[in-house]
Amino acid sequence: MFYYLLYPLADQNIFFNIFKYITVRSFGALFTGLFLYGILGRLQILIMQRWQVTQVIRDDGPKSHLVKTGTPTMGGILILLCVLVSTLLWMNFEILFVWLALLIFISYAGIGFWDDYRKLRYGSSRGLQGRYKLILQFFFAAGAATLLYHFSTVESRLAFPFFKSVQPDLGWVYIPFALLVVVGASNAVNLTDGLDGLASGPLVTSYMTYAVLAYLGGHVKIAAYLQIPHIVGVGELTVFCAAVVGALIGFLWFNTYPAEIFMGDVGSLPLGGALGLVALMTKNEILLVIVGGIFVLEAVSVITQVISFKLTGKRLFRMAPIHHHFELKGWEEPKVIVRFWIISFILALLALSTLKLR
Ligand code: 57M
Repeated sequence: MFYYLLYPLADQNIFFNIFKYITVRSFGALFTGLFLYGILGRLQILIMQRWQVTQVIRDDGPKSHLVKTGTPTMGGILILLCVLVSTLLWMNFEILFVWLALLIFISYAGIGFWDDYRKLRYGSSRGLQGRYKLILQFFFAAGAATLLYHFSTVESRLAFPFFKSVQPDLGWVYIPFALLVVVGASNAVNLTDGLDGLASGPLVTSYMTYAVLAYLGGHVKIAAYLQIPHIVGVGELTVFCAAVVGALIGFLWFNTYPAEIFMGDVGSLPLGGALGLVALMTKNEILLVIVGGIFVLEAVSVITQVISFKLTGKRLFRMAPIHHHFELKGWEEPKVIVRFWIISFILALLALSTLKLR
């Protein structure tokens, strides 16, 4: 909105020319998201406590989690609100990429809300049946992918980190690949969100990294210099990613150990799904394996645990996802969380270093 309200004033006063720049609008989006969450976060916790919107803790998890019973949840509702308001205030409405990111963010938040609501309504940690969740996730991901390929310049070639010349063209296979990236990222973040701030930290480093990648890919001269895919308009995703980073830092203020609120599926599903879509739109899908390495590790630990148990009756880990394995090994919760944050930070730096190393 400010792009339309303030930038035209540059004719009267050159100062308003700054609202043209993606960098200025991205910092505006980041601080708007952070400010909004900062002033509303405490109120949300009080409302969730008053309305008994509190976490149902499964009894088959680590015993240390039982003390978390009664923690308010569905903090993702305020994350969604802060991201929406901040993005709409600072974005350029003519760029499809941001609308697609918001489409996934809102639709996946709706799926997550439905899941969280059912858990609260029926007092169990079951929620929406897995198959319905997946069907809805694939449906909205297919919608976003279809719009992406009908109305934008994004193509079906894959870009690989380190190897600039390797750009296989997947053709129509790119569509199911794209769906797997969005739905896979959404569920990987969902699995990771099992300790205080464990998902929020890596999400901040991931969205910060993609904010930089989107800006560089949208800049014709920088993209040419770095020999990375240049996509017209993709730089506007920097504003969206910055809005998410601001809201997440605000959320983390309350979600850090010991958590005063959990994000709920209404937060984890959209944050993961939108990250997957942003990776696709910036043509950095493969790089997501590095940037989101913690999410990949968590999902792979579950998959390998289930396969091992089904095939051999033995578990690879004391408990999956892998953050529970370290808890059962005797690591205190904050130690697991901060070490995962450190790994995420290193992976983000590694991902950015591939820009020059291609
Ligand atoms: C998503 N949800 C947390 C909170 C958060 C197939 C199987 C691997 C599925 C998996 C599962 O149920 N995943 C669901 C993880 C839950 O967090 C809520 O869910 C939202 C995110 N979706 O926002 O609302 C619990 O996590 C803890 N938590 C915190 N701090 C936070 O900031 O402490 C969450 C956020 C919360 C709270 O205790 O209640 C979760 O863990 O369920 N299942 C599992 O992850 C279970 N693993 C398992 O069964 N492993 C088996 C097989 C299936 C692989 C095995 O190892 O053999 C573990 N999780 C639980 N109990 N709760 C272990 C058993």
